[in-house]
Amino acid sequence: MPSRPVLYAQLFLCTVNVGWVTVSFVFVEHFTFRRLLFRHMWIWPFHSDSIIDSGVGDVLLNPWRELSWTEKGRGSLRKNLVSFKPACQSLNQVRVLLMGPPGSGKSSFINSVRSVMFGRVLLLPFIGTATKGFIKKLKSYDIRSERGGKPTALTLCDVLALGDGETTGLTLPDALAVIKGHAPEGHKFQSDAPIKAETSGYRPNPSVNDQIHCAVFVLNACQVMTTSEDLTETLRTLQAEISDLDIPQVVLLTHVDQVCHAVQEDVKFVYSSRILQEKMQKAAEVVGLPVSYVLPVKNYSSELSVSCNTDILLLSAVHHILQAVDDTFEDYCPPTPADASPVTGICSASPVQCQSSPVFNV
Ligand SMILES: Nc1nc2c(ncn2[C@@H]2O[C@H](COP(=O)(O)OP(=O)(O)O)[C@@H](O)[C@H]2O)c(=O)[nH]1
Ligand SMILES: [Mg+2]
Repeated sequence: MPSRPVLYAQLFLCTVNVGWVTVSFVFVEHFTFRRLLFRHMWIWPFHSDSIIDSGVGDVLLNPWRELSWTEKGRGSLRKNLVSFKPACQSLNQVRVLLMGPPGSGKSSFINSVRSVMFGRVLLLPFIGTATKGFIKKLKSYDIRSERGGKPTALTLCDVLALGDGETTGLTLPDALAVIKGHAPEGHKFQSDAPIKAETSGYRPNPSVNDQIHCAVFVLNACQVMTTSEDLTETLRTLQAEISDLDIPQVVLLTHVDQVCHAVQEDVKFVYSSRILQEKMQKAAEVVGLPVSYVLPVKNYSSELSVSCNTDILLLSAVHHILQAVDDTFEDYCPPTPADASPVTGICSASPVQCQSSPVFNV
C-alpha cells in the first residue's frame, strides 16, 4: 500500500488594504515537509498591498490578465491556431519576424511553438548561447499542426540578432528590407553588404505574401532592466520606422521563469507576479509601446516534455500576434458589397480580398 505523505500545517496572517479599511485574517494550510521547506525559502518579505497566496513569491491577489489554465483552454487555443485563416484572403501565410539581441530567445520561441504543436519538446540545432547568436540569415519556419501535418497559417521568421549599436548585428535598412519583403529567403546578412537591388535574389516588387505581417521584439526578462542606451535607441528607431509602415508590433518577454520564483514554480502566476508586472512595464518602455503589447512567455529550454501551462502561455502569445495581424490587415480589406455590414461598413468575418497591404499602401 503506498504510504501517505506526512502533512504539516502552517498559520498565515494576511493583511489586505481596501481603501481606508484594513482587513486582517489568519488561515491554515497543510502541506508536505518538502513543500514546507520550499515555502520558507520565499515567504518573506510581506508587502501590505499583496497576498502571498502561493507561498513562493510576491503574488498579487487578482491577476491583471485572465487566461484559462486548463487542458480545455490549451485545446481551444491550439485549435484556434490550427484553424486560423487570415481575414484578408490574399494573405496565404502570416509571416512574423522575430527581432532581438542575441540570447533573447528568438530561436527558442520557434522551437517552443513547434514543440507545443508536436506535443513533445524538439531539439533543433539553432539554439544556444553563442554571444552573437547562431542565426546569420533570414530563415522562415512553417508551424505545422502536428508532426508531418499540414502547415498552419503561421510562419515564424528568424534573422541575425540586433546589435548594441549601428555597427553590429541586424542594421535598420536590412531589417526594413526584410519587413518590406525585398530580402530573399536564406539571405545572409553582412554588415558591409546592405540589402539593395544588386543583392542576389533581391525582390524589387514584393507581393503581400513576401512581406512581414507582424514585427515581434524579443527581450529577455532577466536583462530588460539593464538594457543599454544603444539597444534602446535601436529598438525605438525600429519601432518608429515599422509604425510608419503600418505593420503591427508586439514585444515578447522571454525567460519569465528566471525572474520570479512563483512563475518558476508554475507559469500560471505570470499575470499575478508583481516582479513580472514591473519587467513588462520596462519592456514596453524600452521599445516604446503600451504594456498591453507585451506578451510574456516561457520557452522550453531545459525540459524534455511539454507542460499544459507553458503551452497555454506560448499559444496565448501566438493568438495575440495573429489577432494583431487580423486587426491591422482588416483595415486594408475593403468590404465587397455582399460582405459589407449595414451598420459599421467594416469587413465581415468572412475572408475578403486584400486590395493593398500596409507596406505598399499609398
Ligand atoms: N529559462 C529559460 N531559458 C530560455 C528561455 N528562452 C530561451 N532560453 C535559453 O536562452 C538561450 C538563448 O536562446 P536562443 O533561442 O538561442 O536565443 P536567440 O539568440 O535569441 O535565438 C538558450 O540557452 C535557451 O535555452 C526562457 O524562456 N526561459
Ligand atoms: Mg537564435
